[in-house]
Amino acid sequence: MSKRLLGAAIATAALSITPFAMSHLDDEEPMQSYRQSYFTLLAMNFGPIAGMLKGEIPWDEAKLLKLAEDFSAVASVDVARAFGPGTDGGKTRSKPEIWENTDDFLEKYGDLQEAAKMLVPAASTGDKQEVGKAVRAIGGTCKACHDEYKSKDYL
Ligand code: ASC
Repeated sequence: MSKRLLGAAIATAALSITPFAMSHLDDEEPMQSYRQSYFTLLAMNFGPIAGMLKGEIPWDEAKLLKLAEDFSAVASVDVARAFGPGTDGGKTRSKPEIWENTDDFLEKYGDLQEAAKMLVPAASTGDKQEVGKAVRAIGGTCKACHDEYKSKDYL
């Protein structure tokens, strides 16, 4: 067997025994993991855009557009199911208020998904003012939710 085939066989065998052991996913708390990965993806695409606006990262229209596309693609994925009943607790910064005021929480999350739709059109113009407007609108929806529903530290 070639080294490559052997490697593939080992990887397949490992996967069939412990499906999640090699991934970032915490199989004890899959929904907590899922939503943390989701918001990490959002932040890792939004952050550099904000950085370009602040002049901390060189302005690069092509990179900006790609970041905007990726951010918007992720934001279009509905993470609401990761906040279902029984998914409070564990290693999380999600405050219990999310499960007490679910409708309000989901409305605020919907605001983010709506605002996110502004970003690609704004980035496509290459106009700093337009990008700034979209980033402030999106940032406002992040903050609105974090103020009430995100703890600074793990609970
Ligand atoms: C980010 C990030 C957030 C938001 C928020 C905006 O880049 O990780 O959570 O922006 O700071 O208010």
